[in-house]
Amino acid sequence: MRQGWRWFGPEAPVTLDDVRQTGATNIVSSLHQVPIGRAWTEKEVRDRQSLIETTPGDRSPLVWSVVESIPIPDAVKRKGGEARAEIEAWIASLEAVAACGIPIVCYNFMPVVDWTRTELDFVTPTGATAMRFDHERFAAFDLFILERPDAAQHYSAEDRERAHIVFEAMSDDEIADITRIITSALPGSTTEPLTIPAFREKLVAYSGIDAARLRRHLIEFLEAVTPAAEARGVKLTLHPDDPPRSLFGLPRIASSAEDYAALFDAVPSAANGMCYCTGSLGVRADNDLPAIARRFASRIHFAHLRATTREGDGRTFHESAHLEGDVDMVAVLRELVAEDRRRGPDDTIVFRSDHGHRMLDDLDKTVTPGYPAIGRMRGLAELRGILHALGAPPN
Ligand code: DNO
Repeated sequence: MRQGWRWFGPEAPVTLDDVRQTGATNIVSSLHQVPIGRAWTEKEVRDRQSLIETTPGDRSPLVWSVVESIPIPDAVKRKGGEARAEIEAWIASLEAVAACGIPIVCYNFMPVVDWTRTELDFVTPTGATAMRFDHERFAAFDLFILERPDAAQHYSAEDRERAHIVFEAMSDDEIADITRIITSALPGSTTEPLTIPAFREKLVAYSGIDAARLRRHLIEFLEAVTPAAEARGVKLTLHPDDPPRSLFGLPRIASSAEDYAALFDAVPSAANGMCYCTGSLGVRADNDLPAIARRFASRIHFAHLRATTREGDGRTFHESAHLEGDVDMVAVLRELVAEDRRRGPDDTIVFRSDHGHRMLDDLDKTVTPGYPAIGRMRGLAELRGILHALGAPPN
């Protein structure tokens, strides 16, 4: 397996030398500065690539092997194949990436919000902080801050009552905080930051779009883009929904093995692949992670490895250290290594230690939420240890 590291570009607090020092060799990055929907040019991709890959003589080489992500504009999610111009622009970006020889592209198909949390710095018993999704706080936001008109029907009477108590106890700062965290889009998100009124409008634009229709739109998108990817040898990898269930009454269609199976059946192209994310899929107790890795092994080109711990009835969760929590990482890596051994050396799975606790010096620094250097490096070191023990040291 190839050791990846998500790098947010030249302005990010974590530098390319920092990445080298973690031992990672493969950069996962995007042109975050380009507005969603605008086609990337080959020059833009090449400039970023030479920044990553032009290695000073005394430094170890890095290669940009995964684009995470080329964002999919809202119009495609709402209109599917009818959003012709937006799909053409996406294909143009894909072609620019392919022309530079970058073999893997990650994307997601979550409407309105990408990955969602309610707390960025939840203090763990070690003093390190983690990201957390608290179902009651989320419901408080949905019902009493966003005041989504038909929200009540998505919660039980007991949920609504608890959410109300939580909301009543929130200070103005806490209300501002949760609003910012949910609506302003977390780092790397592929959706636009929104104000509360714009958020409400976006939700209204999705009325009438149920899971079947959203799935149809994704299939239409895949039918349009996979021929271009296949012709250029690029693998597309769909990131799972995070968390893997409906939020704000919006459909989500990449949350389970059955969701992925429907997409692979509909669009069998070898370019139609999966970003296997243990942190996202693992939030659902009914997602058997090693079984999913085994079932879709040949479709997995990119893996996000991290663990979560479900709290209470499982709708609340926090991000654990990589080998703790509800994910059996050894069993997962056994499956991925078995698949890797079936492949040629240039086709191995790129993995990255996904997210990480904010710890040690990072507690006093400005960090990209979810992506501090030290917590991710701890995770990568642990994952690398497992791979050595499995007789499959990463490169
Ligand atoms: C969060 C990430 C997401 C993910 C995109 C993939 O940490 O997993 O931002 O990269 O949803 O398109």
